Amino acid sequence: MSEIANGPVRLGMVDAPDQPTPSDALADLYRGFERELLVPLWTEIGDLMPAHPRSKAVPHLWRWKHLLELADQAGHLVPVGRGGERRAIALANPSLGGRPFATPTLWAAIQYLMPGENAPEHRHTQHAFRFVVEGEGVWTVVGRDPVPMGRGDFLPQAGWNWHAHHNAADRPMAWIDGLDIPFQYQTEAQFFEFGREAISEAEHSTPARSRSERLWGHPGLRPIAAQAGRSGSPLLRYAWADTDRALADQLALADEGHPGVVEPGHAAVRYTNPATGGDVLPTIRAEMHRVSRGGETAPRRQTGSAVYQVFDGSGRVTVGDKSWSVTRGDLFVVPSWTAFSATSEASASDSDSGALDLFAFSDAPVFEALGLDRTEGPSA
Ligand code: GTQ
Ligand code: FE2
Repeated sequence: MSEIANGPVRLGMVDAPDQPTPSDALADLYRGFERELLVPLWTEIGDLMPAHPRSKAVPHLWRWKHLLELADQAGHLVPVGRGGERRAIALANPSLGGRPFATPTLWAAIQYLMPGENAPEHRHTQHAFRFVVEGEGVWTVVGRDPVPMGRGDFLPQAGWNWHAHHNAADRPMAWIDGLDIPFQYQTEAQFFEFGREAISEAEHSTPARSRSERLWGHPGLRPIAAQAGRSGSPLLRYAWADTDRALADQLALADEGHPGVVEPGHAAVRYTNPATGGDVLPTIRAEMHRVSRGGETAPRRQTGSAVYQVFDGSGRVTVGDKSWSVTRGDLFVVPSWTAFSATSEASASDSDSGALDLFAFSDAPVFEALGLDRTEGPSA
């Protein structure tokens, strides 16, 4: 539209097919459109209504090693406090105009807290989670409930919950945040509030399990009298031991000839809301995939975008026309309708199993809610 408003008459510039024959009368018509701020469909339809999704995002890989080095540098130079709120450094997809958006809908960032540091309390409508690829010592305090963060833990935090983080250890700790910031930015429906200047002594405690886990963290058992809250999971931590066992059991069952895996050598679980069985957050789906030693996943594509982080092992991932060797912590983007596949390639430095564990999050719940979900390939 701004092209029309600012530029010359578009006659002759239109490269869409089946355009009317240029003439003075047509030029006059287009000047009329420009004057009245009108745009005809016939010059725009190819862009507005493409035959298939054409993502503005591109596949891209960020190396964990580099993120960690820069986060540590920031740890020594940039304070955490009111205003900036968080020492979070976002992945910026190279084709999204330098904005801190990993995909058109998803924010992904590395966050870093130095020993003894506190990230102040606030709340926002954006839905969020944390995922820990290595380290421990930080508790995130969600609705005054301190939740421990350790390797492999997934910690959802639905919008509008008060939250703060504190590092109780004598070492810095890093983790990743996923939020629906770019999506909510488009909706123009965000709200944000600062919380208390300091959380209480009690909230600085360091329990091994949060109250939410004690209430909601028992498989198949719903606390009858508990309120689940308006949106998002009431369970604030999905501990690695449970995820790991679920994946190991799936692969073992497959070895015994029973169904349950996505495809041979590929187990996967989705983090779900124990009160509903649905996705853990209204706008974000999160999953853990395990590709066993020497295993390979079939190419799959779907509408909506995703961000992956290698949790364990090494391998090769292919996203559209890009392919990378990846190892622990590396992050990459899978844009909408772009084929993704992964192969595990155990390297000498990998621990025990030789499997490639991939943590993934996507905007799938939004697309499903709107009837815009479409998938090609194995339906995991
Ligand atoms: O930890 O509360 O990466 O509010 C971006 C916004 C983290 C957080 C981010 C946030 C947070
Ligand atoms: Fe936040």
